[in-house]
Formats: sequence, C-alpha cells, structure tokens
Amino acid sequence: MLNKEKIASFNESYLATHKQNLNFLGENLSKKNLDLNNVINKLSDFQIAIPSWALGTGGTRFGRFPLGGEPNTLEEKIKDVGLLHALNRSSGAISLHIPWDIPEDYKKMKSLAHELDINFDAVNSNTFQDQSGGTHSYKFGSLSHIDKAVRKKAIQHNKEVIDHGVKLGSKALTVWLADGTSFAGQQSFRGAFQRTLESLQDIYAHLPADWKLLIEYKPYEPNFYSMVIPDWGTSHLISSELGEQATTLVDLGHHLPNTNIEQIVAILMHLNKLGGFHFNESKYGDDDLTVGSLKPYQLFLIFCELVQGMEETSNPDLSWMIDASHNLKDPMEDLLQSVETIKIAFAKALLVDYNELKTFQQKNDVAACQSMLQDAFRTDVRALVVESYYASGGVIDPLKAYRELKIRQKLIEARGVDSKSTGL
Ligand code: PSV
Ligand code: MN
Repeated sequence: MLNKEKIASFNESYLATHKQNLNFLGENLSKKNLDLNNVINKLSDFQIAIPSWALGTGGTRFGRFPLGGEPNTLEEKIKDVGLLHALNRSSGAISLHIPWDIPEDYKKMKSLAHELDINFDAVNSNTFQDQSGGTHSYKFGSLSHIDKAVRKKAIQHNKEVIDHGVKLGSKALTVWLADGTSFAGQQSFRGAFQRTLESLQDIYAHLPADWKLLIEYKPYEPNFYSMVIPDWGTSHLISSELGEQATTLVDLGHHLPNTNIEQIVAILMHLNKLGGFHFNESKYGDDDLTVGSLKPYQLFLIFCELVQGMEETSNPDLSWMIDASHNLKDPMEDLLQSVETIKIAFAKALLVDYNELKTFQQKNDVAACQSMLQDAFRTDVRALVVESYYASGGVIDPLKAYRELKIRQKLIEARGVDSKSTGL
C-alpha cells in the first residue's frame, strides 16, 4: 500500500515548506548551546510501540462503533503497525496481548514483522477476563485469588505468555491486574497482597535472563473499593521483592486526578526501577484519551524527568508504548497523532539545558527555573519532529499522508466494512 515512490511523491509537495520551518527554528535555537543534529538523531531513534488492541475501535463498555477495515488477525495487526511505521518511522514495534494474539505460525509472523521493520515489544497477559472453556473463573481475582487452583491457572497463563513472547523475540512481560475488591471486608488486604507477591515470584522465576517484568498499577477499576496493586509504591515494593528484572510501568491514565506523575518518574528512575510507559491522557481516570490532548505541559514535565533520568541515573532502558483505545477517531489516525505528540514533548525536553537549570536551583532562583522550562515548552519544535520522520524515510506529515493516500478506504476495500478487531 505504501512504497518509497508514494512516500517520495507525497513529500515533494511539502518539502520546501518543511525545510524553511527547520531553518527558521535552527536559526532561533542557534543562540543556545545546542547540537540540533543530536536532537534530531535522538528523535529518529525514539521508537514507540503500538499495542495490538489499539488498532481497532473500542475503549468503551457501552456502544462500539467499528469503522471498517479493522485488522482481525495478528497478521493484519502487524501490517497496520507496518503502515504506521512506514509513515512516521517511529512505531517500529508491536505489543501483543495474549490470548487475543497467539500466532498460528511464529516463523511467518516473525518474518512479516522483520520485513516491515517491526519488533515485538512487551507481551501482555490477560487474567482480567475468563476465556471460553475455562474451568476456574477470574471473577474474584487471578494472581491474588483465594483459591490456589485459580492462582495456579493465572500463573500458568503468564508463563505461557512468556513462552509465546520468547518464540517471537519479545523481551518483556507486562502484567496489569484487575484484582481487587468492590466491597469493604470482601478480602484481606494483607492476604491478597501476599498471594499476589508469591504468584509473581513464581512467574518471575520463569522469566528468561534477558527479560524484564513490567508491573502496572491502577487505583480503581474494575474494582472500586481496593485494587491489589493500586499505586506505584505497591508496584515498586513488589518489583523490589522480586529482583532486578522486575520494574514498575507507569500508565499515565492510572492515577487519581492531579497526581504528580513526573515526580513518580524521577524517583523510580533514581532507584533504577522505572521499566516503561503506557502513554495516554486522563481527565478523570483511565479515560484512554489521546496523550497530550489535555495536559501537554504535564507530558513535557514528565519528559524533562525522563531526559534527566536517562542521562544521570543507571535506570535500565525503557519500554515505550501507547495504551489507548478509541471509539470516536480512526484508531490509526489517533496513533499517528499520539506518536507525534510524544515526540514533540521529548523534543522540547531535549531543549532544556539541565546544567543551567541546576545552577538556578542551587541559587533558589525559582523564577529563572520556571522560565527555563517554560521557554523550552513554548518553543515550536514540530520541524524537528518532522525532520526525524523525513530523515528516516518517512513522510513529512503522517496524518495528512494517511488521508491523502486514502489508507482507511483501502483497508475497508481489502477487509470489508464489518471487519472488527479483537481487543478491549
Ligand atoms: C486496563 O486498564 C488497561 O488499560 C491496562 O493499562 C493494560 O495495560 C491494558 O488495559 C491492556 O491490558
Ligand atoms: Mn496500560
């Protein structure tokens, strides 16, 4: 659907304006002590994984309004990520969710992904739903369940997810638990915590030596009184007990309103225990809105901590992923917007001279500290992000190209209007 010629002919119409924008920005930034090429290279290298469940419409407990052409096999999901990656050269990985994405032919999926320059990112287990034909139910929990047989089943599932991932070349397992209670007294907090820890220890023992275990947290939903891993502190506690390969994964939507997420990021990196990110936007809870669509300054502040943490701590390499699910927008368009927004926040954070910031912090010059950050945030860095697409062989405006090249229409023609994706 997309080849070098199509990309080149699209770029032709936009190249002159883009180069003008880039030169203008370069001149403005030349007064700063900044290596612009270094920033562009960092942006080009920055890859954000696409979750398999974000490629179709979803994200609602109520009506779902599929828009047609959705991928309904793993092969089609990989191809869709391939399309995104061909456009922006920034989405070179897919994150699979088991059992939705169990490959029938591992070799075939691997070679397809390889052809499209796609890696397999973290694999995700699912113990928040019962699969048909199952004997034990997750209705009252999985890794924390009071019944050992249910825990065993959930542990086994996670081990199998690792095994699928190994065959594909993944290097991480992400665990998000729906376990918790909706009524006070329903369960012992201490008992549920201890059982979860022991279950995760069992899973951890199955982890290959070069793998990471990423542990998510979430304050509420689907349980509304208590979640077994409600916050980063609990996730960190568990990951510390497990060992070096276990880390905390920050999902932006999994915080109560106004939580200072950038501070969480800073402290976890200081402890070398931040494993990765799920990008999305939250207004009230786990809303799965588009990252940066409401609070771009917060996203920028998070990236300021990430940039400093990556320079100044020994925190392991991070897994970057979008975790959203859309019902109103074409999910592919949303993913292009999301990647762009993430890269813009990263680019802005790379403009800050953190040594200078430290000298102001040393003097308690609060106004100067604030100005430094805001100056970077207010800089229009879009030309840098566009250059990172273009220089890597992508298109100058991925969203525009997606529309001009009528990609959704072509997907509908190929897969039909009723083609629905599995997922959330
Ligand atoms: C549910 O809250 C959730 O959004 C978690 O963040 C997981 O990462 C994702 O679903 C996939 O299971
Ligand atoms: Mn998540």
